[in-house]
Amino acid sequence: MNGQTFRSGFVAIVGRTNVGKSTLMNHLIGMKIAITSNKTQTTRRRLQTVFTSERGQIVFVDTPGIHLARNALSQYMDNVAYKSVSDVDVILFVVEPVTYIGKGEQQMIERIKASGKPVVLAVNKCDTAPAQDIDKAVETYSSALKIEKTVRVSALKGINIDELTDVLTDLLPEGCALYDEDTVTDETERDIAAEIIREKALRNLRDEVPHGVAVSIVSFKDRPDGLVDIDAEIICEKDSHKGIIIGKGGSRLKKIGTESRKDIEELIEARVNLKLFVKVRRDWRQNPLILKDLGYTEREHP
Ligand SMILES: Nc1nc2c(ncn2[C@@H]2O[C@H](COP(=O)(O)OP(=O)(O)OP(=O)(O)O)[C@@H](O)[C@H]2O)c(=O)[nH]1
Ligand SMILES: [Mg+2]
Repeated sequence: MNGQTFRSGFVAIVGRTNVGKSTLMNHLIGMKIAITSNKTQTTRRRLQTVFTSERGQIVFVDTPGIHLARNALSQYMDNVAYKSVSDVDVILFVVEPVTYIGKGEQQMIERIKASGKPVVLAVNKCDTAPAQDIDKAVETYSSALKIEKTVRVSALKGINIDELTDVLTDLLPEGCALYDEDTVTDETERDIAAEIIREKALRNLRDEVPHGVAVSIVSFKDRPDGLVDIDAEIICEKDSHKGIIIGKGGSRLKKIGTESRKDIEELIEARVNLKLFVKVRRDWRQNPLILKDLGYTEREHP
C-alpha cells in the first residue's frame, strides 16, 4: 500500500432525479449494476456497490432521485434518499450544469446540512454545457451549502471519474476493508435480473406507463446443463398499459425480453431461457401490501 493510510467507508450518491447518479456509480465501480434511463424516477430503492483500490474501499449507496412525491411509492423513494445522508461518511451530491435549485433539491440540501457530513459536489453531464455554465452551477450550489470539493464530471464520457474516486477516498476515515476486495455488490442475481427487465421496459415505454411498471421474478432455476430458466412478471397499473407493454402482435414484449435476456446472460455468465408475463395490479403504487411484496419497504442496513 506504499505506506499510505488505507481508508474505508460509505458514500451516499444523492441528487435530483435524472441527473445521472446511477450512470455515475456504474462508472465509478467500472461495472453496470444500477439500471439507468432517460425517464425520471428510475432508481426506486437503495443499492450498494463496492469500489476497492490500493488507497481504500468506498461503499457507494445509490439512491432514488429527489422528485415531488405523489403516491406511496414515490413517498417511499424520497424518504430513502433523505434518510441515506445520515448513515454514511461522505455525501456525493450530484447535479447538472444548471443554476436553478428546485423545491425537492432544496429539501435535500437542508437534510445534507443537518447531517453535518462532508459534501463532494459532482457537476455531471459536463459534456453538455460550456465551461461558463458549469462555473455558474458551481457558484449556485456553493452558495447553497458548504462543499469540501467540486469535481466536474461526465459519467457518460468517463471524464474525471478517477479524480472523483480519489477525492472521495481522501474524505473517508482510516480503516480496514469492509468487504472482500472481489465484492462489487451485495445485490442478488435475482434482484439485478428484475431490475434489468425493468430497465428494458422503461427504455421501451413512454409517457405515464413506465412509472407504473414493476418487475417480480417468479422463478429462477439452474438446469443441470447450465441453462438458467427465469420466469418474471411485468406488473402494470391498467389494462390499457398491459396492451401497450405487449405491443402489436407481442412485438414490444418480445423486444423487452430479448434485450433483458442478453444483459442477464452477461451478468450471470450463463445461457438464459427468459419468460415474461404481463399482469395488471390496479393502482399498486398506492397499495402498501403490494409495495411490501415488491421490496419497496424500509430494510435494515449496516
Ligand atoms: N450527456 C450526458 N448524459 C448523461 C450523463 N450521465 C448520465 N446521463 C444520462 O442521463 C439520464 C439519467 O441517468 P440516470 O443515471 O438514470 O440518472 P439518475 O440520477 O440515476 O436518475 P434517478 O434514478 O431517476 O434518480 C440517462 O439517459 C443517462 O444516459 C452525462 O455525463 N452526460
Ligand atoms: Mg438512478
